[in-house]
Amino acid sequence: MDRTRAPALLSQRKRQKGMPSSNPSCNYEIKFSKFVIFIMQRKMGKTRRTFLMELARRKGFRVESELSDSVTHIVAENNSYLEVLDWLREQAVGDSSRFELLDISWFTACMEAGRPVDSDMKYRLTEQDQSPPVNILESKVPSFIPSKVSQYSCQRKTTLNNYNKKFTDAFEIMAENYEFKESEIFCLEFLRAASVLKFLPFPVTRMKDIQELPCMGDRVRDVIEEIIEEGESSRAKEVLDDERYKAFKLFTSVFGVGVKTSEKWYRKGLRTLEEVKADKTLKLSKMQRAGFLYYEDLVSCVSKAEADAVNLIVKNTVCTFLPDALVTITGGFRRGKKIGHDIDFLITNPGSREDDELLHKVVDLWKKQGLLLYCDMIESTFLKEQLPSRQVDAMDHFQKCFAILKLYQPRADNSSCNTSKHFDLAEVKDWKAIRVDLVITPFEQYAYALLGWTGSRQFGRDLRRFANHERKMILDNHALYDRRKRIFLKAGSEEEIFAHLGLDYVEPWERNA
Ligand code: DCT
Ligand code: MG
Repeated sequence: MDRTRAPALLSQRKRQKGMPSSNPSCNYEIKFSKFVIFIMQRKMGKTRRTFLMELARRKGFRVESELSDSVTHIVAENNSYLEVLDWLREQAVGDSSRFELLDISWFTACMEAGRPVDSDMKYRLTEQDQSPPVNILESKVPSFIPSKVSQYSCQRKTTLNNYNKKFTDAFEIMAENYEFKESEIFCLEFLRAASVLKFLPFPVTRMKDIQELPCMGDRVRDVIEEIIEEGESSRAKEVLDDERYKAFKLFTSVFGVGVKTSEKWYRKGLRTLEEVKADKTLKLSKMQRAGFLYYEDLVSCVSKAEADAVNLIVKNTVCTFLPDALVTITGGFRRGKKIGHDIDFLITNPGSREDDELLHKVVDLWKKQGLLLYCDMIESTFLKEQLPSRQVDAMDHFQKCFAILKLYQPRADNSSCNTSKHFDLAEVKDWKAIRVDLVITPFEQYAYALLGWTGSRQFGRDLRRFANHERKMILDNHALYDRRKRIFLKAGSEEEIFAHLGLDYVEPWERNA
């Protein structure tokens, strides 16, 4: 762990936040100048610390906001002696013996007495102290050994139970901002860190909790430290307030708009979707036009109930043409998510050659039924015997269709309709536009396609990275190739792929990395 950078980053952060660097010139008379108190914010929170500092100053105590050379007494709450020492080391304090390290009970006694009380043993923090903040959840999971956590998410079981959402949300904002700036390395750094914290079976409450974990670089640690101390990340907040980030976030929320298009629009000075729509010089693609047309529906997430309803439609339609076809929901819904931005389907025909026309027949029928709002058909580009792609984020070569389906919704309650004489039924929109991805795979590639399309994206990235770096194999959504033996490894199930890779099987709902 590189501690040398931590104090620099910390003070930089505090400068950015405009924290005073020394005791603000306050109006209170200092009565006890021999005692110079510093109150640790760690585990106390900013608000309580500010309150206590103000209280002590009012009572004539000298309280410093920063850990200056004049400080004589350090007061901590809910921190053990060792934790205070750790923290001091992080502040680059070499000799901690020059301070009295005291529990908050000493401070409270002083406030009650209205003068400094003896800092006798009962108030002093010592090595014999029982570490107070035992992490209850951590103690429930004795088998958890941070140094053994793999850097690859395919060697970790990550459910949707995320104890560290306040950290991972901030990381994902940081990652997205780097993605918008096309800084892939920084983006991945935060995505990997988010993935590690999603795996932890307890909430992180102190820097010690992450000490031996992988993927915790300086930038990541700095964000974690601030969230522990302040409850939120000023950097993530800055990103959320950033004009460029806000515009990119808005633009990329439109189906068919990626980072490149957003960049173009941003450079033209556009900032809102209204401005984009009003700009007649822009040439929108068919996909983007559909994105704007169904914008409201598409940004509201797809529920599990809607996914189940679309699943029925897809299965019924596919089976009209191929009764034995296997239709499987993949993506987030297969991993147990209750909402998604789209519904991903994998279609295969066990036992026989795939039917190149199937997808065309399916969308043609939907068109006739008035259910197809948009469709972008992509033909297969797969070449026999072609080696898997080494690119971690490469698109696969399956025939697929990115569609928008019209899903009729059961009318919730129409009793209110009867109360209005002027109610015009024709004006009620009784359907919702839903994004659906349909992918057709040859049966012998089905297991690989299922593994790839189930995701999560991070899980898939790490599987490929693991295969490449740890096994000298290349994995993609079509196949697994052993570079040393120069052979393709066949698999009829996901379990077999994990076995080829020498990995413990990870269930779909444990792939929420
Ligand atoms: N995937 C893939 N190749 C692509 C696109 C996606 O292998 N060209 C994989 C990665 C994750 C999975 O398919 C599903 O993709 P998304 O729908 O983007 O992700 P999701 O996990 O289903 O998330 P959401 O709930 O937002 O749909
Ligand atoms: Mg999806």
